Amino acid sequence: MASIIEASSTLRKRKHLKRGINFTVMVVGQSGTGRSTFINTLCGQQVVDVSTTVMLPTDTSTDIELQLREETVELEDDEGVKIQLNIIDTPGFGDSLDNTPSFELISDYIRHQYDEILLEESRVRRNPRFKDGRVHACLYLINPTGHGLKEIDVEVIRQLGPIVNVIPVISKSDSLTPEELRLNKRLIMDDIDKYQLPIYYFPFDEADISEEDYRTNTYLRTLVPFSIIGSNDVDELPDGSVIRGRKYPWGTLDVEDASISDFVVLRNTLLISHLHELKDYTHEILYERYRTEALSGESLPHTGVPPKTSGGDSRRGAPSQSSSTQQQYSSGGDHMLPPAENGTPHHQQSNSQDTYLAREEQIKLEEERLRAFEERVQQELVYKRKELLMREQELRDIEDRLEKEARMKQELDIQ
Ligand SMILES: Nc1nc2c(ncn2[C@@H]2O[C@H](COP(=O)(O)OP(=O)(O)O)[C@@H](O)[C@H]2O)c(=O)[nH]1
Ligand SMILES: [Mg+2]
Repeated sequence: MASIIEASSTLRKRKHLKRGINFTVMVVGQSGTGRSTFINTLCGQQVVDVSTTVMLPTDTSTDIELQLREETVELEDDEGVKIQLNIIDTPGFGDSLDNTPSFELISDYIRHQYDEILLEESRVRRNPRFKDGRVHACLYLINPTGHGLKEIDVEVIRQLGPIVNVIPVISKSDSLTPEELRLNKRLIMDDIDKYQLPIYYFPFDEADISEEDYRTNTYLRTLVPFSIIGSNDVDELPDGSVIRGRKYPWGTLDVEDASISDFVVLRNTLLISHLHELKDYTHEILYERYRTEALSGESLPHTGVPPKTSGGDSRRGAPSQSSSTQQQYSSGGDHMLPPAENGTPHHQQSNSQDTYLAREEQIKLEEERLRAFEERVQQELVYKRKELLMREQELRDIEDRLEKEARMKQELDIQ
């Protein structure tokens, strides 16, 4: 079936051949789910340091700070098309007693990228160097527990699903037997149904889809949640071939072995067959909804179960695009634009008031953007400071060691 996915890439438009395609993936999951290892496996190179120090709460707080770390890698697909892959790792996610700030930081980041586009669209003179930072796919890594979803999993998907394409993934799937993996997948899908979680479920319009895409999408739906195996090591086999694998006392697992995990299918889906679909869905559906609601004073929910929709062309559990969306999304969202102060719908107000409100909204949006930017810079500063302290300590250790070695050598020479 993987061949279907590879073949579908030949249908892809080639207009990006020279320019390269900008694609952003965020990887979310609790520490130890294998985020870093997956990123390195996906990129086929050491992009993220896997030996990063364990983060502990500071003296004054029980919270572990979530960080958003972005790396950019240039990859080339099977047709020689360049992909600028931006990967956002989320170290510290889900490690605190209260994870609400982590959820908010991630959803604020995603919304902030939409705000930037909104702002750019409204400029008279466009910035030619503007970078579209929207997140096109959010891989949510789930520990291979053999059970369904945990509360934190449900909450993350519920909050992020309406604003980003959430793709659930069972990581480290080599720790489950095939039977256990099948059960784990089923239990997770049962929970997704039960809580009506809005995941990216390979949407299509039945009236407007080719036979081949139909088969691909329905096949991919049967795999959700994808199972993956990752490794940071490449290994040379006795026959001279090189594989990225996990070495165990009883043998080496090839992460690309399609008979034991969905890793290759997931990689092909993200980087080849569904790259444009994910980008289009982000732009045409998720961003468009954000934009409409931001400008009309509606707001997307922070919590609350989005209604389930039926039919082949919808996301699983995703809010429909019908007019009822406005009602469904009427709560929460302090970073969204507020409704008119007197409660009167905007369209009933006079033109001048409309213009005034639109300007006010624009200013609020700009203020919000600056605030989020400042927060990001602050976060980056704290991270850099920590890194500097660590490097200084390393340097001191090396100096101490060299000094000790020199002393020992001197003593030996004297003897
Ligand atoms: N068995 C198994 N272990 C894995 C897999 N992926 C990562 N690990 C291991 O899980 C541990 C945590 O992985 P890491 O990538 O650092 O997780 P992170 O904290 O989410 O970034 C490391 O010891 C990895 O070698 C996998 O697919 N299978
Ligand atoms: Mg890590």
